Amino acid sequence: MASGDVRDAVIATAEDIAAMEVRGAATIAREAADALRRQAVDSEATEADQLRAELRGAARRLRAARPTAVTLPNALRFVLERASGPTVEAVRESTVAATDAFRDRVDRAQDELGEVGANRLADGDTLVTHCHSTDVLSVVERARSRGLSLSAYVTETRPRRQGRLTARHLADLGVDVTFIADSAVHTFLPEADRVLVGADSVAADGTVVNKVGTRGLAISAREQGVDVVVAAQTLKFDPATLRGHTVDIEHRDAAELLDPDERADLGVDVANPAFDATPPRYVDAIVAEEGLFSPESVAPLMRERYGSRPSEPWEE
Ligand code: RUB
Repeated sequence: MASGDVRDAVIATAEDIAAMEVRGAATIAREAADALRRQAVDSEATEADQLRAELRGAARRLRAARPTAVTLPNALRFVLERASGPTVEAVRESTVAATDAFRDRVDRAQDELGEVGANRLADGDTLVTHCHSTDVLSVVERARSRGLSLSAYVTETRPRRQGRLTARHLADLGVDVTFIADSAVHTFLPEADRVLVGADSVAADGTVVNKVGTRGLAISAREQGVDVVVAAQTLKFDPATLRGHTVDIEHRDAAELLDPDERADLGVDVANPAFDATPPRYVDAIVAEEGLFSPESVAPLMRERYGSRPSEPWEE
């Protein structure tokens, strides 16, 4: 049963995002946009304003699902800004068109950044990657399709072990994969040519927010003279940071680290941040669909792309 006017499909998507059944910044964005489409299609609204209010409610529900990946609010804003028209049918059609356009945009951006990123790789490169990023996979896929031979150290990525997904995808692409514990990454960095990671959010000053552990990896890479390249389409740019906001780092359930009985037995606190922030001085390049950027050049591009935005459409 739908809760209020928010449809079941929206609630199910929000729950899947919160539970990480749907995860990874780009995938979260696609699914959130699709959920708004379902809201529009399944709605029983009889007035255009009523449907628009429902879409705002659905967007608020989705926005609350996970805090860190800015792709989620960026996707919701993209669709809501285009969901308009004088009749219910017009609002519905414009919402469906907007979600189609959004998906196309994310897919195209991922293809294009793959081309740019592949230009940065060389035949025989050894990469280090962390977590599971579809933007990273696009770069590797493009490089492999050009015939580049690649090896990769893939971190397990505790506590959710997303590195297993990456290891499988890279092995399927013909990359020579070595799967390592997170804490072993510093041991293998001297053998690497490049660190290649994704991003959940990129702040205006070029700070990269990604899976916890990225910051330590980047600092260690800098110390050892290994390039740190971030594959992040511009959908990862966080416009709120232009107005001084910082990216909210999600803290997940203690049970991801210790089961409740064991924790009670030990009598300890648990801290489980899911992401961390890598300062721009440790980032050599950001690979986006529009090209290769230094962290310093993020702010002007972000301003041009998103402008100044005092409030979000779901807050109106
Ligand atoms: C996923 C993660 C990924 C980014 C980029 O974290 O940190 O590196 O989201 O992914 P989680 P993509 O598993 O907690 O969602 O390139 O696919 O957007």
